[in-house]
Amino acid sequence: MIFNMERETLPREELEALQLNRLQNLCERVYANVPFYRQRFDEAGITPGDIHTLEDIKHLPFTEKQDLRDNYPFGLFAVPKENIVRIHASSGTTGKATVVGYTARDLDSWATLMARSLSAAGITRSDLIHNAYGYGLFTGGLGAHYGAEKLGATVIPMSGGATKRQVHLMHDFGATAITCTPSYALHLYEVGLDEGIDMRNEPLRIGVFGAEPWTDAMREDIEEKMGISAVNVYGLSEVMGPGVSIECAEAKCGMHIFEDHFLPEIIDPVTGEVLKPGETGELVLTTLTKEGVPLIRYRTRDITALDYTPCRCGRTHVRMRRVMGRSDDMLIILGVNVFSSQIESILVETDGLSPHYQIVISRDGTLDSLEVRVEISETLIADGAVRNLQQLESRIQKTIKEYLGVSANVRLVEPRSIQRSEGKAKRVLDLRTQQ
Ligand code: DLL
Repeated sequence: MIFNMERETLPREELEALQLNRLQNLCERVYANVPFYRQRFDEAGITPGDIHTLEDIKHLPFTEKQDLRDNYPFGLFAVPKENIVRIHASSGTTGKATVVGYTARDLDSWATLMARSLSAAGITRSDLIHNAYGYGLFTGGLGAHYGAEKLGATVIPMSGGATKRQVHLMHDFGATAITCTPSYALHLYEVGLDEGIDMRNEPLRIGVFGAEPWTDAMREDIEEKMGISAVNVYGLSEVMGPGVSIECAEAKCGMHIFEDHFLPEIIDPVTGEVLKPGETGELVLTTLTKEGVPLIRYRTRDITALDYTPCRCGRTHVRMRRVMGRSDDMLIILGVNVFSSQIESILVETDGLSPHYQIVISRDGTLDSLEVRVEISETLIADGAVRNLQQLESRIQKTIKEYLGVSANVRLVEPRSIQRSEGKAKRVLDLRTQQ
């Protein structure tokens, strides 16, 4: 269902007029209130008055994660601190956390956009949403929570962890929708089976999954196992949190970016040049309405493409393709670029494997070596087909070489031997940085 019919189906011309108006206003705001942006604009020799069309955005400077770090913690805030009502932060494995602040209006917009998102996924006010995204500084938990309330659904503020208890509560309360990372959904499913709860026989019907890259093959696997419709949701804390874009239940073919609030571009991650619609590159987002920490041309590092063709759901907002991975997480193995999601597709499509895997990169002398550890499925053991493991390993190795052009050492491991995560899965272990 379309939560805000008027806004989500605005004809492109009107949408662009609204975006331009908001972009001009944004430039005035950041120039006047954020010394960092005033300096960047001055260095680029541009003033807010120079933005006459949406295309003019290309003259504006980019903002990078490092800029948030350099201005840690509150340097990019655009309003007096007393107007900030909440702060979130993302931990980041290297360097300082990135900190974002929200005004009361920002929180209201966020809740509205998450309500739009849940609604696009097919959730209604009659649903009971089991929210297993982590609550806290991470934006997943509270983002989904307030969206669910705005929609008028019932939300269980579960957060991550205590997985056994989660599956029992899902069963006892009769959860009809679940929000968590796709990897945690699979973990809940497994623990459910251990506890005698088969998700297929539960009233659960929709899952809204995101916060980490996953593939269509993984979607099919989850949908099959859990007997639900699995929908992809995207967002990042710097820009807002979950709810920047979402697939519609009707087409499930790319995630609609809420363009009345975010202006997307795709750039070449190396040259910074703006690419044409349909071309694959790095997603850059400008926040059109955010008051607390508005961002101009924020480089997300996420690799995707934009699709402006009409969608059958009736929404006019552009769709971004499933994120392949992050440009800074791309594995470069002996000069070949590989994303873990490409390896995932191959693994999940191979019979006899479970969707739990880990990629280990190490340096053997001067050469990079890639090992893929993947669990065999319990059914493979039950079928007594374990004797052919070596054959299976070499078959997967061959497929990876054929499709991705890299040599991988595939190691089949026992069911449940790879560590499960309660939030974002850590799929890649790069030992090169530790050597
Ligand atoms: O992960 C916000 C979120 C919470 C999104 C819950 C969806 C659901 P961060 O922790 O700042 O925020 O991480 C943002 O996660 O730049 C992407 O690399 C990745 N990411 C988020 N959603 C998806 C997705 C939250 N659907 C970073 N597919 C982003 C692939 C995703 N990657």
